[in-house]
Amino acid sequence: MSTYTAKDITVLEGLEPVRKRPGMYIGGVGAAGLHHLVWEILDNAIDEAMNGHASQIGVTLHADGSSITVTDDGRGIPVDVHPKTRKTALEVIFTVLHAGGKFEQGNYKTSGGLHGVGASVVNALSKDLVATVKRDGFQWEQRFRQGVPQGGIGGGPARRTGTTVFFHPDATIFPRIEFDADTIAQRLEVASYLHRGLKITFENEVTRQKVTYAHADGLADYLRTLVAERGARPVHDLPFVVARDGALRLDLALQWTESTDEHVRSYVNGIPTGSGGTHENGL
Ligand code: TSJ
Repeated sequence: MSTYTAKDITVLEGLEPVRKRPGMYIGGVGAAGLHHLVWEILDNAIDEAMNGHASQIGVTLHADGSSITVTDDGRGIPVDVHPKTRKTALEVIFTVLHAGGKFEQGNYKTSGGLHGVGASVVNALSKDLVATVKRDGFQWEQRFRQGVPQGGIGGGPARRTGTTVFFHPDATIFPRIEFDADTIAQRLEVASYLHRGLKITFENEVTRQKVTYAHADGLADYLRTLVAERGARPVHDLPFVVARDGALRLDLALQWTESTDEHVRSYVNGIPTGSGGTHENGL
């Protein structure tokens, strides 16, 4: 803490509220809060896929069990320098709280991430974070410690495009920093059902296992596994499906079974809506 320079202080001040009261931003510093870090980063990659710019996401739980890498094959976080702040868009996303806030024009909560809002929170609560961007033929990288940039952005030539974020939660914030592989795997599997065509690979370096989640039939596949899990016998083979693309996207899958009870799961922009809403009422 005594090694911060004057330049770092603005960053520190910017992210200080997060380190002071992490619970306000991630709900708590227990297991749920710890995993929230993963969801914040992951949801940004999913957003890129939802918007049609990425088709593959990779998640790696590293051998230490407490660090994670999330990567996508999207456009890459912009790295152009903002004339007023003289910082790159990437640095702003990782160091300014609420950059691209929920209520700013053109921003909206999609898969559960908040267009980079979560990235600065994760950064503030990470011992180390490395962001790597490939775009326009270059690879750019910036490192952070407890949210503070360790130098500027640098890099070399690269093919393809995409964003990769490595982070290691700060043990001075979280009593336990080991991630639960099953919790992550389950989340990834649901995401692959909700986002038809998205391929998500989960590599667990602790157990040296690698799984890929991809469901070409999206919700219909999800429904089939839910029906099977509940032991309800279908009364018809194929689910009733409605898929609407365009400005307003809608996906619906229905299956009648011999069971007398009704079971509904709904999501809006990839977020579970456990208490229903107008979308369920409308149905
Ligand atoms: F959370 C995060 F910010 F750290 C993060 C963001 C983590 C990961 C794994 C991926 C991402 C991310 C962000 N993937 N893709 C994007 N895309 C953009 O930020 C992006 C790219 C291009 C343009 C553009 O207008 O050219 C705009 C945006 C917002």
